[in-house]
Amino acid sequence: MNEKISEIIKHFKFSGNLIKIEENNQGNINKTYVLTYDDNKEIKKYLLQKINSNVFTEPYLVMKNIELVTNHIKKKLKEENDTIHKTLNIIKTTDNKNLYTFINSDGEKEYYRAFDFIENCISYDSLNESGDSSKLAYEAGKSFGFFQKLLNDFPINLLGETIKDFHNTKKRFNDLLLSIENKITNRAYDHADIIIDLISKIKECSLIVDSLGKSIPVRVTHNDTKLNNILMDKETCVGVAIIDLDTVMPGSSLFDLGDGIRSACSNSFEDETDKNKIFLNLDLTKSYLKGFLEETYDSLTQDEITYLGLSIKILTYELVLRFLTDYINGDTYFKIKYPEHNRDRFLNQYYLLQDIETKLDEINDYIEETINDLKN
Ligand code: GN1
Ligand code: MG
Repeated sequence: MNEKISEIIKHFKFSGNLIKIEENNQGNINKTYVLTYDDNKEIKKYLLQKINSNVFTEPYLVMKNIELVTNHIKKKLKEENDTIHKTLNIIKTTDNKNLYTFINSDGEKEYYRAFDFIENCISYDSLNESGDSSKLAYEAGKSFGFFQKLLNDFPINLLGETIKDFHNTKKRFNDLLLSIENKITNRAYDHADIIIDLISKIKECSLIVDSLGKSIPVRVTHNDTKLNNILMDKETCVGVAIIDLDTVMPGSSLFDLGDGIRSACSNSFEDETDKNKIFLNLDLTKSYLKGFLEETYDSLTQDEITYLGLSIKILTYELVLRFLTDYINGDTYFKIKYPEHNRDRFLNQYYLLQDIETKLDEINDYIEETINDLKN
């Protein structure tokens, strides 16, 4: 592996002598390496990533979006003299491109890109890993709210759609039905009860997509607001940078909020199998909402506010659909670490969904109170 990577990195403008290549196993889609360089006795790190081109079929479009969005963020941070927050910085190839194309031994194209490594930060897969989870949930919500705020005045028509229908719940639902029909595996048969329950929820869970572009505005959103896509300062816990910008495209604020809470405020990892450990932590949810709303309440429309709580349910429902569909299709989308990994993931998200349903009233009350407090 290192021989190939050594060849690839020659084509990027890294400075110094390479001392180490490490693989980073976070992320379900792209492959990431951390490169350490010695630049005149100064240690400098970079991230090198192979874009999963089965998922992102237009890698140049992905990079164009990222370049535009990060330039916008850099400009805004500079204007506001903000020295705390950062964004990704693309390292160009030696021929000044955003991507290096490597032709592998099977004659296929592999696309690589590089970024500066953002130092002194940590990213969490679960808030249970940390001592002060409530503060971190607040910071996580604030980080994605702030990200959205920074992009509020970004000209949305400049952005391409890197994955079509990414949060289109109805399309995800149809994909599940197709997977059952196509029978690439027989895995659907063992989960008929869950599939019937999912069918019974599609109407309610389509409410956001049905109103998108009408009473719910289309905004520039991140669309993959997993907890580990926030880099937090190791000492202060402040969210320094939002990473994984491949899916930044036109979307809804509600996708970001719902997916963020689903991911950050669940009591467990996405593949925890002990049902007793899988639930939404209400305290963390409230802290997350507080952080998010502090940054966004004055720009959200009434319909967005109305659907905030429901978005947590809808985005969790979407993940059940996606993991289950991939499981039935024989695991072609998400990276898996063992054969039944996607089964464990979809069951986990399904139990989380059931728990969220019991907590929505309390969450909606909290949202109303918080917005009233912020407005007064
Ligand atoms: C993927 O790559 P990662 O782990 O940040 C996926 C998200 C899912 C998530 C579930 C492009 O995100 O949509 O919510 O896995 N990203 C893409 O763990 O499909
Ligand atoms: Mg990620």
